[in-house]
Amino acid sequence: MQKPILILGACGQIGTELTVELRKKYGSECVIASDIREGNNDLVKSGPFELLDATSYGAIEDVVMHYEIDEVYLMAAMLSATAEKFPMRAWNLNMGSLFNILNLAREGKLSKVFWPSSIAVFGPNTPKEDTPQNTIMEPSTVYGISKQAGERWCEYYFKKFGVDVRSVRYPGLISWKTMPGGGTTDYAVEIYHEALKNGNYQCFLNEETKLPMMYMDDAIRATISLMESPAENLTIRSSYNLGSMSFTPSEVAKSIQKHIPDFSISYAPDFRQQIADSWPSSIDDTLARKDWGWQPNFNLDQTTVEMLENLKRD
Ligand code: AKB
Repeated sequence: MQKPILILGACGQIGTELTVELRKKYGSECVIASDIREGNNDLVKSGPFELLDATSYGAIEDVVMHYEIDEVYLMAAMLSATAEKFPMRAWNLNMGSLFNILNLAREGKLSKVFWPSSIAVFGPNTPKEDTPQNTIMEPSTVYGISKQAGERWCEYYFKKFGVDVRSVRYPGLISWKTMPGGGTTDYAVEIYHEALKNGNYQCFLNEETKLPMMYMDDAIRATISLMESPAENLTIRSSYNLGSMSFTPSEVAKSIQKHIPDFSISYAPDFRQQIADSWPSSIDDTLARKDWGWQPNFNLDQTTVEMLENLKRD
């Protein structure tokens, strides 16, 4: 029987869909959703929900003890664009919350932990195409620096204290249920909303900016599949490269035009362009495929169909 799971940041873009999927899989009662605020009414109603600040060790510990939590998914984070505006807040949230769960696991209060890393761990000196698992990193953003440091700490806690921590480097994630907040890849969600609402979109990245992306269903499947893999199969305890598709804003626009021929796009790059320019264009995820059988299902055109159909119905 599945032991209780706690999701921190359950009302965010990934947390919302992860909570729904884990509740479907293991039953609502053993998946405790938590966030600093009640962002999603369905989550609050469909199972246990706790108001919880991921930077408060004591508050998390109380919930862990109360529900006899066994596994934690830490999805609370400040993303790349917002983190550039609030560097210290980003560092404190992204690192403080990670230390809280690593230390709870080290003390034997958790048996398994998931923590999301990102393609933001890479930087301008990283090979751009088919970026390998192990390569030059040197992130140049506040968010990327926090993710790279986090990866080092995850591996350290695994090696020194035997903490069973698992992680993937998410690319930009595309979903229709919850909006992303404060990321550089957010345009790839906004564009579908604007295409349906107004028939046009002004993109904050230039037309040639190619970035690794993934449809949310694939991201959730990857996350749960990594967490369910036998520990002895895992050779990476920092964070796995995770690939799916790569595209530019003009390629998404063309994909949308197959369904909405009049859709138009214009470009007004802002400070996020520099962040995007420092990230890889495509990812080599050989190790994720080999160690735990990772295989994406959605390409760009399939993602477009899913996004437009679901947003129209919503
Ligand atoms: C962001 O754009 O900051 C995130 C990410 C790639 O981690 N979506």
